[in-house]
Amino acid sequence: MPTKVNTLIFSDLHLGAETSRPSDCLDMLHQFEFERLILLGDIFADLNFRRLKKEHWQFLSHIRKLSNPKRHIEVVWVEGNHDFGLAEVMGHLTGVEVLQEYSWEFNGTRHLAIHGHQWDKFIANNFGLSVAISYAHLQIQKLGLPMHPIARFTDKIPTRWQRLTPKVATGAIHLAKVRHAERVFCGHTHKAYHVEQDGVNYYNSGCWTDTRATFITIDEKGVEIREYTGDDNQRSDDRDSSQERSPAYSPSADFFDEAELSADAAYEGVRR
Ligand SMILES: [Mn+2]
Repeated sequence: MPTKVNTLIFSDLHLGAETSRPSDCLDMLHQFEFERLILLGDIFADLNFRRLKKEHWQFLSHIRKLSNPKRHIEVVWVEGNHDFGLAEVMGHLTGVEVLQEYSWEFNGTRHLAIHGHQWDKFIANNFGLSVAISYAHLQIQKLGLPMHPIARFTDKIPTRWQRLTPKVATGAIHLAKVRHAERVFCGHTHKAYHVEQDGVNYYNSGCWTDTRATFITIDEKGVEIREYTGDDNQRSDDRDSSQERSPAYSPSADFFDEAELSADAAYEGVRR
């Protein structure tokens, strides 16, 4: 049986990047039952949809299914710096609400989620240069060898240069105080992390582009930073195997096959 939690948070999947692990992330999502799902930014690597492979589309298809109102799951996409502009488009396609920051109450505690690039001076002051580095990173990935050390290295350049972990934590804790939140959640640094300061608990959800893939769950017992291990024994129970066994794969058909496509509802009004 899937593990029941109230909220599940993950970030920095970087769909379209060679190092992205959408199949593992999808597997992880099947291991849990949740009432709230927060995609905490940088779910995409960039705006180039052509780089999305089968597994990447399957992941997006599942997110769209989860956001179906019939499932009663609150799915929220908090925009990251790589998601910039794209998140709104995907929000419409997947039916997921896109926000800059998201605040909610659970168990009498105010929670806040924000991607974290807002406290990355390198991104804030050198947006062009950061885009150039992302481009260089993708060119290096094209040379082949998906797990090439250089690709991993350029993936982490902003992190290595900036020592972002404490900066993002400090900024996020400050914002949490302004918003009267006791818990604040970020991504962006790619490094899972927890610190308590001035009565605020800060959590970083890490990433899904490295050998260590991490995510966060929240329930009555508290907040837990978890690492994906691939160990589960309910894999075959609730998995949509029809997609995986299909020999001829069509991303668009797979993505839009559901009757409850949110766009249909929007267009119905127009037809009338
Ligand atoms: Mn980021």
